[in-house]
Amino acid sequence: MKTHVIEFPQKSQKQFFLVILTLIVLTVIPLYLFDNPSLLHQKNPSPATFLSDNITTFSFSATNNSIEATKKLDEEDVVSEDFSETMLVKKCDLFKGEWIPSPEGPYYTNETCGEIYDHQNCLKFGKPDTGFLKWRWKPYDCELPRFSPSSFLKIVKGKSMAFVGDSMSRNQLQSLLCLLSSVPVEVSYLPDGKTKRWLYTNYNFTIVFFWSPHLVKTIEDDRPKGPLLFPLVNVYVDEFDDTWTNQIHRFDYVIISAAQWFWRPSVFYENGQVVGCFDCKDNNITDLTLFYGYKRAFKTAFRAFNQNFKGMTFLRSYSPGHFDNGAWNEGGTCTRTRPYTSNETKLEGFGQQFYLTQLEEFMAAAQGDGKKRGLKFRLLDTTQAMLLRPDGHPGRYGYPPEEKRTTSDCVHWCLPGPTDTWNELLLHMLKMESERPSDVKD
Ligand SMILES: *[C@@H]1O[C@H](CO)[C@@H](O)[C@H](O)[C@H]1NC(C)=O
Ligand SMILES: *[C@@H]1O[C@H](CO)[C@@H](O)[C@H](O)[C@H]1NC(C)=O
Ligand SMILES: *[C@@H]1O[C@H](CO)[C@@H](O)[C@H](O)[C@H]1NC(C)=O
Ligand SMILES: *[C@@H]1O[C@H](CO)[C@@H](O)[C@H](O)[C@H]1NC(C)=O
Ligand SMILES: *[C@@H]1O[C@H](CO)[C@@H](O)[C@H](O)[C@H]1NC(C)=O
Ligand SMILES: CC(=O)N[C@H]1CO[C@H](CO)[C@@H](O)[C@@H]1O
Repeated sequence: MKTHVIEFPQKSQKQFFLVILTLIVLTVIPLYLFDNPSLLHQKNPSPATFLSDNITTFSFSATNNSIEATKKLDEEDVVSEDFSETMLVKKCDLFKGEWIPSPEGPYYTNETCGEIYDHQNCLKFGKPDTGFLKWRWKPYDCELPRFSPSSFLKIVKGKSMAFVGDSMSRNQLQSLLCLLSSVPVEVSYLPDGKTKRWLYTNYNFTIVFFWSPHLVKTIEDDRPKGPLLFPLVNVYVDEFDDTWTNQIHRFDYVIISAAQWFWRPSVFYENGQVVGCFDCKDNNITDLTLFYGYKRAFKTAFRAFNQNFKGMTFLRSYSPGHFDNGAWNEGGTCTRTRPYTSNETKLEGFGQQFYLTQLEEFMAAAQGDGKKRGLKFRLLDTTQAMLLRPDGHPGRYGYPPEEKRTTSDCVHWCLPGPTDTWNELLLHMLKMESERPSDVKD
């Protein structure tokens, strides 16, 4: 039987991620940053450069399928029993499974939910195949219950939840707002600069979105960008982004994620000194690869939880994109109309590297200081499920046809769409927490 493995030619890997960056940037233009980015291509780095940072220190090979790598961790007891609790809820691994047809269809539409960002409002812009709305995630060893707004609100009553990250994080937040919109609740929206806040008044439940695509302190560089296609960003990999770190002690739950913005040309600082860069085209500064910054940014972000926070931290893991028939700027598209089965594709290359890097820092945080302080770290491991959803992206339908764009958004997810499953998983994990006997609570 023919399999359909997604193969990005190594040459187009970088470009593939650049489109992610472009899309994110385009998405946030009205609010932040620079205008009119023209990212066409950059020199293709050798994959070896990216693997040279010894970022995978576990006993598995970085070239293996990451999910199997995770499994191997469990099997080989590389991690303590306690830790595997953070990855698995009870005996069922929620994150391994297949998408199966779901006649029930989506929870909401673009008419019942007013929170859908235009770029993810795929039906509005005529996405021709609506089959992507009719799948549900089926973990191999259990059922993932449908999202119940009333169960969710019961659990979070009197509590507060923060999303920290980039536009992919906002994708999940908007899905959650939409999922909750089917019950009559009073919501007040309280914008506060870049920070967005919603209060479910009759539940005294607050949701906040902190825009922090690098998770740590950054300063836009004002030097002329020279040969760079993007202005440099100075990334202070060991310093907090205090827009969120100063606030998290007020929250019960924080859902953190990051990835694509690390493709920006960057200069890395530690102790206030330049230590290296990524793609900065300055011969006086060593190129340390983007994963140098990515790894340390997560380390620093998790350190903030270990200082300031008493609630539960969720890492929402890396969300893969899907471009077929070429890179994003070579007419690459995502026109598939069915999910993959798990034997048709696997996570490889940079995507796998993003995934494993964040997982490594997550594990270090959960096992180290976090464990000493009794903090709860939970992995919302959506990577494998999303790897199987090439059909759920906006593609050409994330903007009005009259804009006649030639690129496709194969990175963000349509709403309604597969991101709703992230919140089904989140609710299920919260439920399991609330049902754990208190003497087992860590
Ligand atoms: C990576 O690991 C190898 C072998 O363990 C070691 O020789 C090398 O110095 C390490 N490189 C870095 C950047 O830590
Ligand atoms: C919702 O999608 C329909 C197409 O299914 C479109 O005609 C309509 O304009 C959209 N409404 C909103 C509010 O986005
Ligand atoms: C609402 O919840 C917050 C914590 O999120 C708490 O500090 C506050 O006292 C609560 N207000 C009411 C009226 O219960
Ligand atoms: C690199 O350093 C040399 C000597 O300090 C300096 O002359 C040169 O302008 C620097 N190059 C860049 C790109 O900053
Ligand atoms: C992949 O899995 C499906 C069922 O999940 C099965 O029908 C199919 O034969 C498998 N394909 C391969 C190539 O193993
Ligand atoms: C399942 C799988 O791909 N396993 C491979 C992991 O990597 C090692 C070493 O590279 C291979 O020997 C395994 O076959």
